[in-house]
Amino acid sequence: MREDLAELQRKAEAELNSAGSEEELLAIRTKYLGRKGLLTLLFRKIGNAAPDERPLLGRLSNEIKEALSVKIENALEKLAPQGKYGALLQEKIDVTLPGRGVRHGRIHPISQVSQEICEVFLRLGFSVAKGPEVELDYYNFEALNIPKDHPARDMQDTFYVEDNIVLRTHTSPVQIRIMEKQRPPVRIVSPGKVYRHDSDVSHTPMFHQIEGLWVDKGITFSDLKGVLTYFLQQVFGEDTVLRFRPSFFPFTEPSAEIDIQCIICGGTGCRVCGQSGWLEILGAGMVDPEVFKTVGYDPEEISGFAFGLGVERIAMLKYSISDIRLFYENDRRFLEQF
Ligand code: FA5
Repeated sequence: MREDLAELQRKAEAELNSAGSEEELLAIRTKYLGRKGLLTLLFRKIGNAAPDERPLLGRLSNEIKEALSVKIENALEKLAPQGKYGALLQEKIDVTLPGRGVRHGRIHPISQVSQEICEVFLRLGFSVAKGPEVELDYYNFEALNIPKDHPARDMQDTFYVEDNIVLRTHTSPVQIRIMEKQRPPVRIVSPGKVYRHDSDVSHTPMFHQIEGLWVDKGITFSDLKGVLTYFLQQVFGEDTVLRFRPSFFPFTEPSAEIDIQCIICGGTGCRVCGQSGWLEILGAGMVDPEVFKTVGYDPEEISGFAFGLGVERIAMLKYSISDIRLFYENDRRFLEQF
């Protein structure tokens, strides 16, 4: 029996030495060490040997089993990372390691502020309308009373896609698209991205605006003042002091820019408000009769007001942020504060 064991070890080792693939090694393991393997069968026969020989034979077969197992494992590891066994070895998972926490995403501060602004207008009976970011020159300029070669085009540095197609420079084209489709009354806000060739601490090439439009019979400038005062006091607080300044936009007449008293210095003058005590917050005005004619409305019959605001500007003031570019650097330490 001892010779049988020694012979089996010799054969197994010879086969192992010439095995060159993972499949061959695994087959040798099954052939000798498997449940019906040759060594297992010999092991079972030890019971038939003389009683004084049994312990020695038992120890010997265990030693052979151990030696063959180690050789097979080593040979398999050497073949790694080729083959399935190697892949399994490399994929070992340490189940004792502590788990990794799941990080929650959050709504970007600009989206939060944009939603907050829209909600104020929804409470006043406005609904939300959307328009395309890649826009026809016609809607972005011409229908808004800004003909080709008009100097007012210089107010907005435009990215042209083709001669007649632009990245919209403001959300005002949505006014035209809505009025073309719908008869008065119209009461919408339109949030979205706009693009201008512009970049510094208070300007980015892509930013967000919200356009507002209320058209009906008998809408007056005092409606404009009432709605915008309510809106700004909802966003910046009941005590916010406003100033309506005459201004110019080709698509509104009369036009105004609205300032709030500087929320940093309370109106005494500081670096943020350029020592003026006031911060410009939005542009607005009564819709120009020319714009009504373009969309087929009768300016003798109806009137309305429009306004446009920069969401980043409002978010900067609300959270005292001094550089607009922080919103778009994707620094989680900044974004997680909101
Ligand atoms: C307009 O875009 C007009 N369409 C607004 C309007 C609508 C007036 C309806 C009348 C009736 P303006 O170019 O001023 O206006 O831009 C509006 C706001 O966008 C500015 O007050 C400012 O807050 C913001 N803004 C302008 N350029 C940038 C920029 N590059 N980056 C960030 N915000 C900007």
